[in-house]
Amino acid sequence: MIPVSVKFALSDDVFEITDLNADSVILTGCTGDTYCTIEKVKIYFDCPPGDVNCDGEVTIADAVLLQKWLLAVPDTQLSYWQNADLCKDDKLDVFDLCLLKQMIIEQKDTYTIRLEDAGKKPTSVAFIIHQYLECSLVEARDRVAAAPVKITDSATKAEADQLVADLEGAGATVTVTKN
Ligand SMILES: [Ca+2]
Ligand SMILES: [Ca+2]
Repeated sequence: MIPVSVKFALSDDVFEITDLNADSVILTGCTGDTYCTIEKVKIYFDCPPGDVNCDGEVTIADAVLLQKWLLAVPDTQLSYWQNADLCKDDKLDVFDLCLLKQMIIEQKDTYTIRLEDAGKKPTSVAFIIHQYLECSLVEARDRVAAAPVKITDSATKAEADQLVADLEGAGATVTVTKN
């Protein structure tokens, strides 16, 4: 569980607490320590929309948790359901799950694609790199000429897979690692 911010209803002061199970929290930073009950404050989870399990990232685990909750699987709890309300209508349903899955698929990751060997037709490989990375053709040729070389780009997994398939189709040998 990542830390949460707590905001008083009548003030803009923000305090951080880490123990949500406590009946009351000690807010430091005031003049003396101030006690208050959890009910009197508004709690903001510092995790991004779609992060259903509040671990700081949006992954397939969040979709699995939301799906279980929608199917009413026993012992499934959402610590901050608002984070799953991606189709913003103050309720959770299959539309939120669809948007969450879409979000996970479209997530941008950075992959390193290492060109081990440009193959027998390095010009085709240069052309493919130029198309994908939108660099100048000269730059693409330089990269191919310098093989083995790392091509790092932000892409979805599907885009990275397609780039690799195209490079291999053009006779290149490549390896891919997720950064
Ligand atoms: Ca998560
Ligand atoms: Ca919703």
